[in-house]
Amino acid sequence: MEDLRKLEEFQAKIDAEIKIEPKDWMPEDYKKHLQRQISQHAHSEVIGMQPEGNWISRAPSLRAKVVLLAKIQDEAGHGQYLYSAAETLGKSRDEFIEELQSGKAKYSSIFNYPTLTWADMGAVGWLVDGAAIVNQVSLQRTSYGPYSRAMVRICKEESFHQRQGYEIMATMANGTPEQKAMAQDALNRFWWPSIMMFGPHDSDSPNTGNAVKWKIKRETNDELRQKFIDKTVQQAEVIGLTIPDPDLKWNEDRGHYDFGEMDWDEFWRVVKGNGPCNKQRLNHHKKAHNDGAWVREAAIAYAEKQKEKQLVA
Ligand code: FAQ
Repeated sequence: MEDLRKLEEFQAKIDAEIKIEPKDWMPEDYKKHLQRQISQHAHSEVIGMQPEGNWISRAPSLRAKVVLLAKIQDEAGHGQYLYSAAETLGKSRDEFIEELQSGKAKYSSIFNYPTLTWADMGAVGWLVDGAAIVNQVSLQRTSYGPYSRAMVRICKEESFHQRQGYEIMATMANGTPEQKAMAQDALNRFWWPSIMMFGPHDSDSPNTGNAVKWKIKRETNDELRQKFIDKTVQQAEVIGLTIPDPDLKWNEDRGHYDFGEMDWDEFWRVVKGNGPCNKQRLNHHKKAHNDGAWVREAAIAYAEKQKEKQLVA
């Protein structure tokens, strides 16, 4: 009886657009749903540094290198905000990292594709950050306070990321025929994986029902995917590149672009750990985590010393 009343009060708060804060009562399933989604989002930000990190030492100019470095550092920061938001739900960062490294927790499928040329830095910024923004702008209105506030900050930085990628693509598309071909090739390889970032169709998405009821997700996978496609088609036209989808066509009646079907076998293969770079990404994460153990130990020792000093004073 007590729980039913609490549940009703909780849903009434959600319906009235009142944010849920860490110390508020929340159903166990809501908490678990958020722990899963926010931690997976954090893992994506951190693993997402690897494909771009691959090009720091090979950037074609000092300016390009500085911009790329700043962008990748931002992603580390996004991971920090998101792990902190996830930790407010009573699970430690160590537990989340353990789930990532053991393969229990997912991260975005997109980061399991290799970055083969400099044009891929353009494609990642333009398409991957572009897709991330569409999703994250929507998540700014998510019902959990700490997640929503992290999203507000992240979105401000993400729009710069999208523009830096688009600038690379625009420059290459207007360069020599070889450069234009590289840009087109990067678009060809990154288009479908970017569309897959939005997840399975709503009809195949087990988490969407609760996510919408609890206003964790404000728009569904298919709605966000459509938004991204509608926005991006025109951007490709402006720089003279062709989106690799023969079914892409403006639909006057719907007021949206129609588009082709994704290769769902490929999607689930990558999500389940068998994409081109899954093993490489996780091995690199484990190595970096182990190599950095001494930094975490030193930080804890320092914090303890500071605490002791305060107690003595
Ligand atoms: N990859 O029931 P749904 C970025 C899983 S942005 C891997 O529809 P949900 C910025 C899903 O987890 C990228 N797995 O799930 C950046 C679930 O499995 P589970 C990250 C996927 O949660 C740019 C199962 O399939 N953004 O990193 C994918 O309602 C450049 C069934 O799916 C976010 O995480 C996928 N693409 O919807 C950084 C945004 N799609 O957990 C560096 C927040 C689905 O039950 C460089 N997250 N799955 O075992 C979300 O909006 C949602 O979690 C979705 C999935 C839309 C990703």
